[in-house]
Amino acid sequence: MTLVSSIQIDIDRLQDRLAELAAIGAIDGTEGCSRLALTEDDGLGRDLVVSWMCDLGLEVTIDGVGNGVGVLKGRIDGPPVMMGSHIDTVATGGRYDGNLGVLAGLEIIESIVGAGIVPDRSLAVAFFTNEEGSRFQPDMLGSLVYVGGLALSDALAIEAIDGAILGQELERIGYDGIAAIPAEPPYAFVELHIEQGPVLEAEAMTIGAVTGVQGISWQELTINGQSNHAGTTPMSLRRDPGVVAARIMTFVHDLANNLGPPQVGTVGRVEFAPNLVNVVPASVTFTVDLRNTDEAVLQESEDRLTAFVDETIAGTGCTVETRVLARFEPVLFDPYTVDLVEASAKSLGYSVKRMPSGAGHDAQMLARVCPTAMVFTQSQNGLSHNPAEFTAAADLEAGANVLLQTVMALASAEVSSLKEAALPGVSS
Ligand code: HGY
Ligand code: MN
Ligand code: MN
Repeated sequence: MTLVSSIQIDIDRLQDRLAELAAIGAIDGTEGCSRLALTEDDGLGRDLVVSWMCDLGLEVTIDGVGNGVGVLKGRIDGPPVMMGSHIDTVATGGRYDGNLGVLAGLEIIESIVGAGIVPDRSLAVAFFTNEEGSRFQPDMLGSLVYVGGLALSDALAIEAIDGAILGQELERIGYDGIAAIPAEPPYAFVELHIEQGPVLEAEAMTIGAVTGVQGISWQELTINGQSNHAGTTPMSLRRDPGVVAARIMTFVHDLANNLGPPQVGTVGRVEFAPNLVNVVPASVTFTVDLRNTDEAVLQESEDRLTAFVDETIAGTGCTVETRVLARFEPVLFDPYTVDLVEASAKSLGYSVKRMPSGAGHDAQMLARVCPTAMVFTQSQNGLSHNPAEFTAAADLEAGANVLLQTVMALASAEVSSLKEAALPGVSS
């Protein structure tokens, strides 16, 4: 594929914006930040990104679940080619997860405007609400509502792990917008994201042309027992949910190892009640995150977990309540848009690997309504959801330039269909 455009992004400007956004909710002594969805800091981060969108003269809209979209009008009418990701983070977040996809989209639009180019199709850059799903479940919530996968009214009623109500938090930070939901689908959606895993670095590959996203199963289990005195209660008389929970937690780990890669299993959040040194717990609530690229194996892992829970709890005098927090099947991206990402990377001389995503992304929701793909760039030591998350400037620049080539090809009116856009030899 020949270069669609000779424009290059300004890596210093992109890194300056990543740093400025990361300063909001900065985690002392690290490069990372903590901006849980719909907190004060998430609101401030949104304000900063919206101000950059306005400075660029984009048409900015906020919808009822707080998704923000900035549009650069193109020469021809019709839906935009959209870039974007999320700017909420986990509590131990890095500065690149999600933020890179949004700020690279801004950078690309600024580079195009700066070059005096008006793209044929409109271009858009979006940030989606609560991609992480740490505070409110499910994850990818804003993009799920955006594509019509969850009713706005249901989303607004969701209660956070800290008891806050999503709609009230949106109002509190001023992002209860009025733009239509579900939104009109974009012409196409391409998300730049750090890999958050070890593959590209281990194989010395610069770019990932992401073929899809693995399936995700999030459950919350509450084991109920009887609180009692730690000193006076004989072991034979206890109804101890703590030991039942502990057995299930180690089972999750062993189950993933038994099924083998790409199966993963994680217990990330545990709460004992009353959580005191001298009290046999009354209850233990914990989360289980299971993932696999193969839906049948993911279902098998869920079934084996359920069977183990039933077997473990029998005879203990405890009971279990299970709540599904998120359940998304594996998603495959549009082959031609993936081809286009790969062709764009090659046209710029970068090594590129086709690969699935281990992490969930907004792209897996946009894939329901338009041709979608993702561009991955390396994560140093494969680290993410950790303030030490790092991606080298050269890799940030490579990812953003591949995204630029890809969206400029998609935005070219000469491309009568996505099939042509992905064929080698596409030129502007
Ligand atoms: O959980 C995930 O994969 C994403 O970070 N929300
Ligand atoms: Mn992310
Ligand atoms: Mn994340």
